[in-house]
Amino acid sequence: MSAALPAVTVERLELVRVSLPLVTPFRTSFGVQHERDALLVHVRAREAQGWGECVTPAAPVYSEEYTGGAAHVLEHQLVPRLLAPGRTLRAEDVGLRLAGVRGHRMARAALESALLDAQLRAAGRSLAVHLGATRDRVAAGVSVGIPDGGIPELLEQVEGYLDAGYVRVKAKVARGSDVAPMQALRTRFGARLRLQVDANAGYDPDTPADVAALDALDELGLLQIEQPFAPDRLLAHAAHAARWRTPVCLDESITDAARAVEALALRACRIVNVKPGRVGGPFETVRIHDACRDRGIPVWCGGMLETGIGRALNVAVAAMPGFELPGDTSASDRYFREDLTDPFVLVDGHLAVPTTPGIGREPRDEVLATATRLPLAG
Ligand code: NPQ
Ligand code: MG
Repeated sequence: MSAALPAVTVERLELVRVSLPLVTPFRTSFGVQHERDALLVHVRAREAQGWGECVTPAAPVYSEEYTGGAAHVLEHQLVPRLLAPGRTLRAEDVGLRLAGVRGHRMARAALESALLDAQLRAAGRSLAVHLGATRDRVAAGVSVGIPDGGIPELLEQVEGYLDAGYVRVKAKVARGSDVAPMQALRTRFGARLRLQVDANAGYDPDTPADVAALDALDELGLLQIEQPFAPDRLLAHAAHAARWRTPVCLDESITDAARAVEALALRACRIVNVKPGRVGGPFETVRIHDACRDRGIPVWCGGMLETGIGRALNVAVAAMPGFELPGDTSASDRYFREDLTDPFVLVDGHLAVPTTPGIGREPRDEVLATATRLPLAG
């Protein structure tokens, strides 16, 4: 990361909630999503403003965190501790001042990102440059949910995404919707389809039928199998990773850089999905990136159905050199007819990395007009 940034003085800090309808329902092994209830942190500092997105889902089904809990812990625990020693702040102070609080990484990430955005805007530097990005565009993959219409609808959706230019497809799998749909994708699109699967911890390593389904997926020439088992089952992941030819990728299990190092030492995975929101913010993201790079492990940037605010952070992160694999950094229109910000658009299978100061995106006034605001300071 490049030279330290001057602190900013926070005059106002607000939580902003806005609901965006999804273009298609998004089903995973843990449930179905019809809209994105976004929770944003808006920092108004004397020098510049900044925005950060809290990527929590509405219910605690992906991890322990959820939007209502995140809003509560931000209001009653995190923001009071952050501001108590004084309002002149750097993004690094989020980690320092909240060191005594456990967990709530998605909530912390929103604070850290918003402050970093404000500092970068004040300094006139883009986030990508600050992070040491080596790319001006990032390859875009797409995550495809489990369609209600079964295999015919899955084939139709994947065809649409390939026509749009996505460079690889990640299909969600769950018990009862795994081997047959993935075989159908192979039959329709052939061995050259760049295909991987994500189970969102939906399988049990101690249930023989679950292991049999995963063993069958291992025969399909997949690029990766992401998070087959529960987040804390590192040894189960290691045991099966040693048998499968398909590389295991971990997502939910990788809560921070220390856990990434443990997972790699145990050989629980050969690839890491990094999400700045999940791991507590941009600085922990850089620590995971560096730890994986030191060990020759490729990483890619996942997604949490972010609006343009969180998506801008993801795209900047994905431009760092260790992000060697296409991520779930899709265009805005994969999820939203109208994004909260100016959209990210697909050009030749890639998204352009913003070059303007900070994250390079801010909410559009028309959409902000529909938002609920909760002032926490100022
Ligand atoms: C994943 N994301 O990689 C997640 C899962 C996910 C793009 O596949 C609301 C908020 C709904 C976050 C559904 C993708 C969500 C969500 C799925 C995250 O595992
Ligand atoms: Mg995942």
